[in-house]
Amino acid sequence: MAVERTLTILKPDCVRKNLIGEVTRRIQEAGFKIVAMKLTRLTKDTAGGFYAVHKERPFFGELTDFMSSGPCVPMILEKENAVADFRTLIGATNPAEAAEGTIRADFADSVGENIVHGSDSVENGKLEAAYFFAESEVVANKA
Ligand code: FUP
Repeated sequence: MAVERTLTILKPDCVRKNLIGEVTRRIQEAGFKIVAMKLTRLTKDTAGGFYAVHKERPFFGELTDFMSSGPCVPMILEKENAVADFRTLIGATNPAEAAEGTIRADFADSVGENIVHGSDSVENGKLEAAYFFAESEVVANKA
C-alpha cells in the first residue's frame, strides 16, 4: 500500500471541548505521523474558500459561521492508505451514522459540528494541505 498524506482539521468544537489532546492521541495511536500542525483561526471568507465546493448548499452559511467561530488545528498526516484509514477512524459525516468507537461517534454533536475534517482523496488532500501550510512548514517525521 502506498504512503499517502491527508489533511485534517480539529474543528472549533474540538478545541472548545478541550479535545485537542484526546483526538490527537487517537490519531497518533492509529499510526498517523503528524508532518505539519498549527493553531489558527479561519475567517468567514477563508472558511468559505476551504469549503468552496459546498457554496451552493443550504448549509454553507452555517458551516462557514461555525468554522470561523474559534481556533482550529489543521494537521497534515502521513501513513500508508492515510485517506481511507483516516475516514474510517473519524466515522461518517453525520455522527448519528458514525460507527461505534469512531471520533465523531464519541465526540460530535451534529452533522454541522462534527469535531474533525478528513480529506476525501489524495488529490484533494494536497490542495487542502496547501490551503493551510507552506512547503517549509511540512517536516519529515520518521520518529
Ligand atoms: P466530510 O467529507 O465528512 O467532511 O463531509 P462533507 O464534505 O460532505 O461536508 C463537509 C462539512 O459540511 C461537514 F463536515 C459539515 C457540513 N455539512 C453540513 O453541515 N450539513 C450536511 O448536510 C452536510 C455537510
